[in-house]
Amino acid sequence: MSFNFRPRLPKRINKKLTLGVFISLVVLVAIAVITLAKLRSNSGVYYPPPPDASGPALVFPTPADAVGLPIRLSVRKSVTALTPAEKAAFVTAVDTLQNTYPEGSEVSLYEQFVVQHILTMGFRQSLGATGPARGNPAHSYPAFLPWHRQFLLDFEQALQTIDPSVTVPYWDWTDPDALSVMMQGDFLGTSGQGTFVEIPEDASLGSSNFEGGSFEGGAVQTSTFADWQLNERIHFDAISLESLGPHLLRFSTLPPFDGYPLPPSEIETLFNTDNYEVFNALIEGALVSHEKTEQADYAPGWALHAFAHSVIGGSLVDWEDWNQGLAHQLDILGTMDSIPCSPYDPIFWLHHANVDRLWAQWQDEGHSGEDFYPARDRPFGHNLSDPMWPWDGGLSAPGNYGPEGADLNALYSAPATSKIVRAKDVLDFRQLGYTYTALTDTALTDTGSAIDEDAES
Ligand SMILES: [Cu+2]
Repeated sequence: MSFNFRPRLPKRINKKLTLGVFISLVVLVAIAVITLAKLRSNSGVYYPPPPDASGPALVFPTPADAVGLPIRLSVRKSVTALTPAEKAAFVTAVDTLQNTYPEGSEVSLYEQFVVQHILTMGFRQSLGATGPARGNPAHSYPAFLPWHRQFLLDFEQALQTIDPSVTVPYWDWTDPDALSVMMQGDFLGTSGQGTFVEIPEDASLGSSNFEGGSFEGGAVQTSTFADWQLNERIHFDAISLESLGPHLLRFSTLPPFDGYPLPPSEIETLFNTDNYEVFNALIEGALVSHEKTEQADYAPGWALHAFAHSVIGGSLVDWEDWNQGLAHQLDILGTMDSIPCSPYDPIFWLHHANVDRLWAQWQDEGHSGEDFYPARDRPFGHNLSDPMWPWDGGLSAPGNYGPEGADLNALYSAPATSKIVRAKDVLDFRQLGYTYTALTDTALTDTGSAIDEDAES
């Protein structure tokens, strides 16, 4: 009897306990929901539906909103989500920068960015560089991502002095539509024309129908940018240092850079690492995941950022080496492929917005903050707290890199010396005032700003 009785009592008690706990939980959840709703209405945060392709730019609150500071974030959208008015506003702002020359300057406001990017190649003592900066402050080292984050932000803010509604759109390399949307004749312009390059048979990576023979590229002949007269001192081939001429040049999807869109698996590989420096090198394109041998996870390569530069610019490679997995570049063809002066092509900015977006996404996925950046023992300029040239208060200066006789340092006006930027200052992109539509921000606010009215008009 007792055998039967004993287990029944605890069961009843358990039932009562379970019911009690359940009721308590319901009450607690109700209180929490009501409290949260009150908090939300008190802070004025409004939760609109998710962004759609045709809607206005959304503005997200930063954590500062929670303490009552009216900081709003501008939102960078996919290029495929831009309205015709937004595309036109971007082109007008970019073109205005190119046509604005500060008094006494030989280079336009736009070209200042090109010169700045070129001069990152000048940090060699043999060229006369001075100061503690070591290596290239913007490429091939950990600061690749933070340097370009600040560069892009400076450019975006320059655009916003012309039109506050403009943000830099991003080019998602895995989006099959993005390339053709970006390269419309009435937007950023189509590939170039008038120059023919011989490409061997079976050279294609397979995504195009190109079967070898003559491939056309050359000067861009469509869009506002076809009219740009480039300064040849800052438009040159990075291998030969010879001029690339006065026109924007593109050899878009020239094999082997015709493998567009990039397979999503490449982005998955990129996101597989928890190591910042692996992530940085993979996205810059100096590493690829090593599928052919079991000896190493990664191998030197030509991928993602570097690959997409060549998707626009075109690059002549040694095919025998290429087929063995070696990246042997024979000649630079288009503007985007000549890395130093690649910002001359407006596509550069959409390309780098995508680099920055992917880093932002990786940061959001559990890799945010200073734990995910090298603190010390890297070349000066590439540690967490090192000032990055040119935002280093005049600490370092590049040597004379560029075509023979072109004194590019003389063309460049460095930013105000008071502006110091270290990697640690740009890790939190929302603190810099922007975000991306692709990121799942926790809360949205209604913009109600002039941004939307401008975009509609
Ligand atoms: Cu760069």
